[in-house]
Amino acid sequence: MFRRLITLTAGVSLALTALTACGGSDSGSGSGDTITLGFSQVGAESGWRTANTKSIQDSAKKAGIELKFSDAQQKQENQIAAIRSFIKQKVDVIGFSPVVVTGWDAVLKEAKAANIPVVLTDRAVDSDPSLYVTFLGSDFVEEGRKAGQWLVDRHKDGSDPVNIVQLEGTVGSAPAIDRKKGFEEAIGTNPNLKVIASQSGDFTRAKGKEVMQALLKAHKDIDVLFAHNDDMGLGAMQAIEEAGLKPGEDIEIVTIDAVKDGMQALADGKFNFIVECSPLLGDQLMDVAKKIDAGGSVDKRIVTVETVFDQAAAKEALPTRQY
Ligand code: GYE
Repeated sequence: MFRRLITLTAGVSLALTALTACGGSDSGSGSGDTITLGFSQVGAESGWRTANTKSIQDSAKKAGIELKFSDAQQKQENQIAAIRSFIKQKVDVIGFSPVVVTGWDAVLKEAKAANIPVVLTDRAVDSDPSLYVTFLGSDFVEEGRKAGQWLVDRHKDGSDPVNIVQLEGTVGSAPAIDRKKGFEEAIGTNPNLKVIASQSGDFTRAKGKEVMQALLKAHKDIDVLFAHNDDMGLGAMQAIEEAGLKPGEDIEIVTIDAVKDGMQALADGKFNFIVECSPLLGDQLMDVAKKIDAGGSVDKRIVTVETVFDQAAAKEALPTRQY
């Protein structure tokens, strides 16, 4: 019921936005002309991000949507500048994946004042939801829970403490905040599972390696690594090997994403479990842009469907994995 109400409200305000947008813009929005989508991407920090960018670019082409694409190199100020430039260019729809959760109110209000609808993809913001049309992406709390639950099940019979180190994503980003929350909530049901250190590796392979090297020096008793994405896990895996330990055996590795390199490590027995986070958001984003442009309604929240992989499942999935 509540969900239906939200959808209805989103639909109504969307129709209003689209109406006013038609009246005020010279791009012929909704009249059959090409839709222009301005998209501000976070950066190119991970395999996930590269696959996400490709998905958006391929889907735009397929859908006949003109894409203005901007890479923010993981800097919020670059994203804000890109969105302002899209407003100036009077694009029909703005899409963006916000690097962090806070600090978007001013620029989102500017987009609203210019009657340009905004679609969030991948990551959330903490702004008033009336400032954007919809948020399309994964449930990151659930992803963290799935990672934690796997460890709870795996260690349910043991009585020894299980020492976990956590490599967090970009500080202040929705996936880092939510995955940590879901993970710690799930492992909280087994007092043997303890997070002994938790630090950001900024979602990159290089940072994941660097932070893991320091953690290995500081702690001699690490049983498990939980990394908020495959890339940090892959960097940490190198650090573990260089320290003379066996990833997947001496230290269990649980990650999130399931990009090809991560799945290869899982199939090779060097990772133990991956929670999938799908970067293939392009088609849904183009569908949403078209609906909005036509004055239709879309759900306020569109959640991506995803699965989990153990080593056997990774071996089976690898040959046909798209990214
Ligand atoms: O998990 C990570 C990327 O926001 C879901 O960002 C995305 C995350 C993804 O850098 O690899």
